[in-house]
Amino acid sequence: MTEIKPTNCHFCGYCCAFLATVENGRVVDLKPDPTRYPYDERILAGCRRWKMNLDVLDSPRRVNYPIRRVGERGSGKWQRVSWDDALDDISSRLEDLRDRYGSGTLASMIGGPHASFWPLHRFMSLYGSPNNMGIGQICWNPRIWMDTITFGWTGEANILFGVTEALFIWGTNPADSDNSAFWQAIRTASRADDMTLVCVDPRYTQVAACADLWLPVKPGCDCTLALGMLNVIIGEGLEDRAFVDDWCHGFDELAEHVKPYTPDVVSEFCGVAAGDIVAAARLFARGCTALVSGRGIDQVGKSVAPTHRAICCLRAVTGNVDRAGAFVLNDASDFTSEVDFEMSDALTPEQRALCLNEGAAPLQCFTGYDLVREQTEKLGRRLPMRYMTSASPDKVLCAMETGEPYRVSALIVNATNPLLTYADTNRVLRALMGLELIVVLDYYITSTGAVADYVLPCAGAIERPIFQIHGGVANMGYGGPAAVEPYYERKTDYDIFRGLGVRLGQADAWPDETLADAFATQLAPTGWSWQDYCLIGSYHIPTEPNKHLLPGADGKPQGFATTTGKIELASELLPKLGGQRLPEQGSFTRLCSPELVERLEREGAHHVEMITGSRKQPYNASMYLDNPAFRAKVPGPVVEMSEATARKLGLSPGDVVKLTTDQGEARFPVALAKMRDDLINVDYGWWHPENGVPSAPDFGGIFESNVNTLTSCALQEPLIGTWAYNAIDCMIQKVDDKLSW
Ligand SMILES: Nc1nc2c(c(=O)[nH]1)N[C@H]1C(S)=C(S)[C@@H](COP(=O)(O)OP(=O)(O)OC[C@H]3O[C@@H](n4cnc5c(=O)[nH]c(N)nc54)[C@H](O)[C@@H]3O)O[C@H]1N2
Ligand SMILES: Nc1nc2c(c(=O)[nH]1)N[C@H]1C(S)=C(S)[C@@H](COP(=O)(O)OP(=O)(O)OC[C@H]3O[C@@H](n4cnc5c(=O)[nH]c(N)nc54)[C@H](O)[C@@H]3O)O[C@H]1N2
Ligand code: SF4
Ligand SMILES: [Mo]
Repeated sequence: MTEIKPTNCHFCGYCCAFLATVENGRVVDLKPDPTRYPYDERILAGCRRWKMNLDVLDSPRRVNYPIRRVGERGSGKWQRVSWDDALDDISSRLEDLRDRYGSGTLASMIGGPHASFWPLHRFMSLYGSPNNMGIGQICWNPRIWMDTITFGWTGEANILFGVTEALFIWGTNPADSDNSAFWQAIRTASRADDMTLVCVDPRYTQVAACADLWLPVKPGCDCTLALGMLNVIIGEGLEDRAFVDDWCHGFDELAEHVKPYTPDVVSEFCGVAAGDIVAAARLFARGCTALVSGRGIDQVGKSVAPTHRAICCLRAVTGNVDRAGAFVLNDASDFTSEVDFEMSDALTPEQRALCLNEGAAPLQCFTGYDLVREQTEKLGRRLPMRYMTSASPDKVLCAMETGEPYRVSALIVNATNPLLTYADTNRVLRALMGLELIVVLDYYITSTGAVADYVLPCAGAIERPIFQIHGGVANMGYGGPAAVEPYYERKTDYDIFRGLGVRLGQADAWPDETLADAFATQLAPTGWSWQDYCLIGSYHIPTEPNKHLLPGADGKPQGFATTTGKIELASELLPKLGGQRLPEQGSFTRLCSPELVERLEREGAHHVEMITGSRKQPYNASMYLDNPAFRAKVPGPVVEMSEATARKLGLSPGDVVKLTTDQGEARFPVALAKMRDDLINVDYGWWHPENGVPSAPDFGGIFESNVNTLTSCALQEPLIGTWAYNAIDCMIQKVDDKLSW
C-alpha cells in the first residue's frame, strides 16, 4: 500500500516540512511540503542535506539493534541483545551504582539541538542526579542568562523591513550555520537602501561580504568594543533620553564606567579602526537597530558574561529593547514549560547539593537559578532549569578521574559525540575509560560509542515526531509527525528513557506511552490537539513589543522583571553572586604554558591566536562526514589564515602543520582565507567514519585532526563557567607528516 505522510527533516534545527511516500512501512520518496511550516523554496534550493534523508534512514552504518560490549572497553567487540535485556541490565546496574556511590554518580552529556532533551532530564531528575552536562555554558546560556538578568527575560531580534534601520550581525555566520530564513533576511537587508548591515567578525565571512561595515575584531575583545561604542554614544549624547530616563537603571554609573573606553584606546585593544568604532556606534544609536549574536561571542571564555552584558547595555541605552524592528521579549509558553516537563523540581535539596557546579559557577547552578527565578516569576516565566544549572564538565571529569568530591561512575551520552565536540579529547577519553557504565544513544557507533558498554539505536527524523521548542523560552514550537514507525528495532529517545524510568520505579512520572502522546500532553494547555498541530507544523503566537508598558496588577506599567523593575544597566543581582555591576573585559584563556612556548619556539614553532569551529556547510560538527558527495567537495578539515599571516609563518596552502597546546596536538593542511592577520581558524568535529566501526587505539581517527585535542574546559568564566573555543592560543609548526585521509 502506498501512502503520503507529512513529516519533517531534522538535519538542522530548522526542521523543514516534507511529504513522505511510504510503501509497506518504508519511505520510498520525499518531497518538500509547501502546506506546512516551515517551507521555503529558497531554503530548500540552498540546502545540500535534505536529499540524504532516505540514505540515512537505511544507512549500513546505522545501529539497528541494541548492542552490548563483550570485549575490553573500546575493543570494538559487540553483541546484539534484546531491548529487555539491555534495559533490565542498565537499570539494575544504575540502581546498584546509586546504592554504592549516591545518586550524583550518574552523569549525562548532551550536544546540539538534535533531539528533545527533556526525556533524559526527566529521567535524571527522578533518578536523583543533577549532573547533566551539556553545551549550555558555551552555546546559548550566556545570552539567555545576561538578557534575563538585564531585561527580566530573553527575546529575539525582530528584523522588520521598512522599520529596522541597522542590523548588527555579531559573532555569528548564518551563511554557513543557519540555512534558514534568517540568512535570506540578511541577504535582503544587504540590498535594502534603508537598512545598514554591520558585521562584527574576525573573518571576512559571507555576511561580512554583504555588509556596509565590517569590524574585524580581535577574538575575545568584543566586550571592550561594545564599551567603546557606548563611550561614543553617551559622549555624543546619542542615547534615547526618554527611554533611559523611564526604563534604565544605572545610566550615570554606566556613563562614568565607559569614559576611559575612547575610540583610540579601544581601537588599540580590539584591532578595529577608531573611525569604524565611531561609525558603528552612531549607526547603532541612529534609530531602530536589531542585533543577532552567536557562538563567536558565546565561546570566549572569561569574557562571556561581560560581553553579553555590554551588548545588553548597547541595546538598552539606544531604546532598542522591547521595540518592534529591534528586539522583542518573548512570551512564556502556553504549552507546558520545559521546567515542568523535565521535572526539575523533583530534585530534593540534598540531590541539588550534589551538583558538580556549586561553588564553581555561582550563576550557572541552583542558587543562581533560584535568585533569577524569583525575578522572572514576577511576570510568570521560568527558564528551563536543567540547561541553566548544568554541571561543569571540568568538575564532573574530575569526579570521574579522582572520585572527588564523590565518585561519578556512570554516564549517559544522548545525541552528542563528546570525544570530538567536548573540550580536551585526551582527558575526556581517560575519564570515560575509567567508568563502570557508559550508555550511548545514537544513530551510529561514533568514536564515543566505541567506548560504551551499550549503544542504543535511536529513531531519527521521519521515524519520530518532533516538537522543537528551543528550551521553551518562547511561545513557539514546530515540527510534525513521524511518517513511519522506527525501522528495525530503533526506538525514540523518549521510549528508551521511559523504559529505564519504569524499571527504576518512575512509572507514575511517565504516563504517556509514546513521544507523540507526550507532545499531545505538552500541547494540551493550548487547547490544540496533536493532530491540529501536525496539520500546521507549528504552534506560534507572534509576540508583541512594548510589553513593559502593559498594565500590571496595580494598573501601572508592568516594567521589566528585574530587582528594580527597570532594565539594569548596573546590575543589582550579579554582585550578590560575586559578579560585576557593570561589564568589564575578562582575561584571555591561555592554553600554552611559557615552558611549552619556549620549547617549541626552539624547534621553529610560532605562538599564534586561534579560533575554532567556525561552521561550514555541508557538515554539522562531527556528522555527515561519511557522505561521499560532501567529501568530494570538502575532503577534510583545514587551518585557515590570511595570506600575510601565512607568509609571516613561512607557510603555503596545502602544507601540513602541527598545532600544539598543553592538552595535546593535531595536524591540518593550511588554507588561505580572508580574515584578520595573526590569527588562525581551525575546523572542528573531524574524524573518519568512512574507515569503518571505530575502536581503540584511534577510535575512528580522533587524534589526527581533531581540534578539541587542543582545548580545555578547566579555565572558566567565573559566573557561568564558560570555557573557551575562541580567543585561545596554540603553537603552530610545519611538519613533513602525511595525513591519513
Ligand atoms: N572546538 C570547538 N568545539 C565545539 C564547538 C566549537 O565551535 N569549537 N561548538 C560547540 C557547540 S556550539 C556544540 S552545540 C557542540 C555540538 O556537539 P555535538 O552535538 O556533540 O555534535 P554532533 O556532531 O552534532 O553530534 C551529534 C551526535 O548526535 C547523534 N544524533 C543526531 N540526532 C540524534 C537524535 O535524535 N538522537 C540521538 N540519540 N542521537 C542523535 C549524531 O549521530 C551524532 O553522533 O560542539 C561544541 N564543541
Ligand atoms: N553547517 C553547520 N551549521 C551549524 C552547525 C555546524 O556544526 N555546522 N552547528 C550548529 C550549532 S550547534 C550552533 S551553536 C550554531 C552556531 O552558529 P553561529 O553562531 O553562526 O556559528 P559560526 O557559523 O561558527 O559563526 C561564528 C562566527 O564568529 C566568529 N568569531 C570567532 N571568534 C569570535 C570573537 O571572539 N568575536 C567575534 N565577534 N566573532 C568571533 C567566527 O569567525 C564565525 O564566523 O550553528 C549551528 N549550525
Ligand atoms: S537540513 Fe535543515 S534546511 Fe535542509 S531540509 Fe533539513 S531541516 Fe531544512
Ligand atoms: Mo551549539
